[in-house]
Amino acid sequence: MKNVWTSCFSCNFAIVQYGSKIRTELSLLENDNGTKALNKVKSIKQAYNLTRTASALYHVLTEVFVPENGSKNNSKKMIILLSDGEMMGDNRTLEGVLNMVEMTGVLRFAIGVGPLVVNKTRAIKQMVQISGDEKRYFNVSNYAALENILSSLEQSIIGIEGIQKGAGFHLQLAEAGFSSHLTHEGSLLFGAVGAYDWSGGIIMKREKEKIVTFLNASTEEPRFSYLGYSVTSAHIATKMLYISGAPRYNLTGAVFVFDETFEEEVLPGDQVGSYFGAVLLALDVDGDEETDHLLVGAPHFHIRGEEGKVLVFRLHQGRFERDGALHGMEKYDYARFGSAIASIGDVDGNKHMDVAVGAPLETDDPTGPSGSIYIFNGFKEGLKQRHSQRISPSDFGMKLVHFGQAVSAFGSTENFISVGSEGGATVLKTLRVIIIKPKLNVKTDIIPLVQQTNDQSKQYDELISLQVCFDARKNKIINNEELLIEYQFDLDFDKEEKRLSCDNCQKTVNFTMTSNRSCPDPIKFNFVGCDDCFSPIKIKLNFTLRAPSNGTPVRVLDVFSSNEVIQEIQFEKECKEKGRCQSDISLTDSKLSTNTVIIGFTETLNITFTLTNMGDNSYMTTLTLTYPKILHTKKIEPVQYEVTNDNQILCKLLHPNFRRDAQVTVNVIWQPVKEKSDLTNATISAVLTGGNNGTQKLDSKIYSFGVKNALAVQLKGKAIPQRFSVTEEEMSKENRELQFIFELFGKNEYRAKINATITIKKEVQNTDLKILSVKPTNCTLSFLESTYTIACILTDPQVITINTETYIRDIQGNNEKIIATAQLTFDENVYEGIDILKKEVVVILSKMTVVKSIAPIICGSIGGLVFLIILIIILIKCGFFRRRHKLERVGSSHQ
Ligand SMILES: [Ca+2]
Ligand SMILES: [Ca+2]
Repeated sequence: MKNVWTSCFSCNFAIVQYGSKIRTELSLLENDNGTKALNKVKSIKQAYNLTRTASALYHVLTEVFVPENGSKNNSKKMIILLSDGEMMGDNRTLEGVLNMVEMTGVLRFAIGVGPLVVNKTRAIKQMVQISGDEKRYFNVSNYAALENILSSLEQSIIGIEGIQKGAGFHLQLAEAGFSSHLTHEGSLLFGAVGAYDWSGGIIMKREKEKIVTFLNASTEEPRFSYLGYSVTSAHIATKMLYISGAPRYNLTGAVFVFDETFEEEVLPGDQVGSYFGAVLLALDVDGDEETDHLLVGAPHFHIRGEEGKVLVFRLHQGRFERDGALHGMEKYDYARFGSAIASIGDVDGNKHMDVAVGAPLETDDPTGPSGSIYIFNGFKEGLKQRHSQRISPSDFGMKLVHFGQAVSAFGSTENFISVGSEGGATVLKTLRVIIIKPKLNVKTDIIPLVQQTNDQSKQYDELISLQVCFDARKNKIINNEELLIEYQFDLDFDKEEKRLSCDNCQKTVNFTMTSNRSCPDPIKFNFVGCDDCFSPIKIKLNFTLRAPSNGTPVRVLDVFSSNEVIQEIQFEKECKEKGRCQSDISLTDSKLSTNTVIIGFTETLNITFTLTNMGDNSYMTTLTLTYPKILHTKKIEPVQYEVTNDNQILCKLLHPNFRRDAQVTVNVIWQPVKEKSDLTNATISAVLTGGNNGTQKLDSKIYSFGVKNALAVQLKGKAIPQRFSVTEEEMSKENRELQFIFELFGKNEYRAKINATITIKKEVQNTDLKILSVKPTNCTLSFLESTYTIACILTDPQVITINTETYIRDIQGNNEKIIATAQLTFDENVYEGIDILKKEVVVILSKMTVVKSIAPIICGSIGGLVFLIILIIILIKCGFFRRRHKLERVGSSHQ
């Protein structure tokens, strides 16, 4: 038992003795205290008489291997049966017990002791039957000889890790010590990645405890998780946290955090194969002896290649919360950034710890040096996620390979960083960072009104004196320390026409800064007149720190602080109240030329602004118009302007100076696009700004308008016939055909869905109307209260033909008619009809009356006679009768 316990922490023993009675001498529950358990075993007294082997096995299955007596579910179970004789006085059979369900999976060994077993065939047969295999049956001539087979039995119990499974076989090949860590309170942690079939675990030896504790995942964790690949610890005021990475846990990797009661928290990785948890760093950023952050390397993290990254967790109320990530430079696809992480002390002197991260495969030249380390600086809120420095072997001219595979730091007054690479380590000495803030001070920082001309004949004797001072902020200069500062001025740097000149200025100035000298001599400039007498004159200074002549710099500038400063010189402005120019320009009177833009119809949209400055002079007054994409700027007059890509116009109103009482008129003309718009409303915004006190809003206004798409179709209509004139006799005799034709023509450019509705209404008393056919055939027809309604849906110009039949029984008066009306409707929110959309066709019914009188006959006869006379006269004139007369004469002469 003792030997097994030293290598198997979770192996538990129970001992059952069987003789006249069967009793549990040691239960599985009594294993917690090893010494006590061993003493209990030593004091067992042998029971004699009966050998109820089958009942003893039955007892083990029903009384020992049960959860209430300490048997764990899924644990591997084993019975070692010792007997000094064959079965006797047992009412159970071996077959019965060995075939019980509870016996499934229980590994059995049998040891026969003494001549009553060793020399008896039946007893041996029973023992082999119990063990299930001849190889698991051992025999000894007496109990003392047991020692000889003990070691081979132990071997069988512990087995070979990874080949034979079972509780207690798991710490062989555990690779304990793969990683190690000494905690703040003196405990030792050893990662054992191979434990439990490479699911891994941590062996912990606490300072005050003699025994070791094995920590692993409480749940049945996947094999090959490699828990223990990395180990570290975090400490906060009240407790310790033991932390270990399992880079292959669930394939994404995970970090296990155990508290002092071994309760665990799992921080999962976020990408399969990223090896999250391979590297850990618990970081105390502010140096108050309490951990603030946990940095977890995922060196195989993939974006395009295997870039790697470091995830940052913040320790908040005893738990870790995600707090960003660190990355290397984007251009290195196979960097393995995060392969090593180390706290390197406070290298930049801000009292916050800084971190180095190794990226051992970064390279610009696959055959040249590879690897780099990145420095990330701690600050009040945590860790800056932009690196301050990247160091690669080419920086110091060395052809190192895999530089950054390992990183650590040492040193107390000065910090050193040691970086591992293939076959060696490089020690880097850190330089102390200094922040230098230059200050510019101009004596005359305003150009008076009288000077604001560009008169070449005028002498501008105004001298501008500029004083520069360098202020060291961090790690102040110590006595006898000299810093070489190199600086340059750029006068009026954003203007082509410079308004300042300097006759005696050097391009680059060198200045030696010491603890009691931080300001070089003042410099004098000349103002040389101005075309632009409004925009401030800007003087820019930038500086660098130079290495001293012996070549070794002592300080380095902070990368996060600017090494540039700008000083402005203003122009005096003419204002009612000195120093405060208040202009007064309003957009109130401006308005849009139309409230609705009809795409395809509206030619232009314009706004006319008439702007008057009722207040002080306004400098750099600008009207910014933002308009929707359905408009194009056509014309802007009469001011200077710019049209930007994002549908904006900047109109420069009387730049630079929109004087008091001055007036300007701006007419902006837009042209709507021709493409269909889905907008129903749009706005143009106008913002008026001035530059008197920085950029300042003077007024603003929004102009809203409706947007529709043109529908340029119209209707024509006719009836055939247009009138029925029927005599009394003709009525009721036949059906009469009546056809209505409506034609939709024009352009439906924006594909409106047009509903054409035709109503045929009878204003008749005794006439019936029947619709015979309608074209197109997909129109629908309905009839209600003497009115037919025909509804058609159209997109393209088309003709609608309605054939009807009337049956006129009688016509009452002169007002009887049939009226057909066609009307077009459509979505009026989107379309605007711009032509005839309604057409009415009227068919009149009239009765013809026959008057029975002779007058017409007489008149007709006279008319006929007159006609006859005239005809005769004409015929005579033509010689019709003469010829006839001649023929008659010839005939008579022959006679
Ligand atoms: Ca801290
Ligand atoms: Ca720092």
